[in-house]
Amino acid sequence: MCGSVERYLLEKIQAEGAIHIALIDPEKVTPAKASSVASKAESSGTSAIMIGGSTFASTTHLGNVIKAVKRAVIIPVILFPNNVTGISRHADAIWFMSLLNSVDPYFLMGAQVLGAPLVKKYGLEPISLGYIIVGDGGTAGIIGKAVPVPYDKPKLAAAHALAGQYLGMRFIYLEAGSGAKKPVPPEMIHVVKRSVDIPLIVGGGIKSRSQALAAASAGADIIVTGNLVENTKVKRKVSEIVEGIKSCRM
Ligand code: 1GP
Repeated sequence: MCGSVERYLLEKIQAEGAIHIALIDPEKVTPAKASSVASKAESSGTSAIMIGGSTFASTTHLGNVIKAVKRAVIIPVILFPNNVTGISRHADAIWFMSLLNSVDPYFLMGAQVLGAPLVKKYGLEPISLGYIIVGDGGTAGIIGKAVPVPYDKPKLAAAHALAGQYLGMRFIYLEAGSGAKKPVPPEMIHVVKRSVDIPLIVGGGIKSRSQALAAASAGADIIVTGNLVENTKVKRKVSEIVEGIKSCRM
């Protein structure tokens, strides 16, 4: 039951070791800006574009942003929804995710029940994802009513990830929160990666080549950066991150 976007990601990871995905927060951009960011990120070596944020963007604006990005790039556009309002028919795929350490059933299964029929109706490719908030957790942690896993409890993060895998999820995301002062520590990435057999996504606070290299060396399969692509020097910044990830294989 693996769709074409998921297959593309798995093949890219297989071929390149680890990959970068650029995250665009629809609330922070115009469609024109989103298309320019996406196209610069693509030419700098990013493998896909994720669209989503922790707060609410109007469905019309979200659709316009995605359409603009789709016109600008050939790489897949994957929704990263914080709620049912983050679903749009214009994307290629959706991280169909459950926030594994939320205390609110809405973020564990409620939003998913509401959103699933819409995902089907729109023909979006769902890619099952276990989302785990760690460290400070940032806005995502507050909105998602998470009990963030402290950075010094890597085994606890691994237990969450393994539970996600055993429930059938096909990717795990360790989220430090957008703009996190400290990204997910390599030790936590390492322990989680060793515990699961599915690809590991890491994001939150990654801003430099060395941080990207540290995350990839510790075992991250996909590194997501959001704030960084809002930078005026998108091309250079994304190139640095992609080079950092690639240097892990050298
Ligand atoms: C947030 O993990 C992502 O959901 C990316 O975080 O914006 O800090 O890169 P940054």
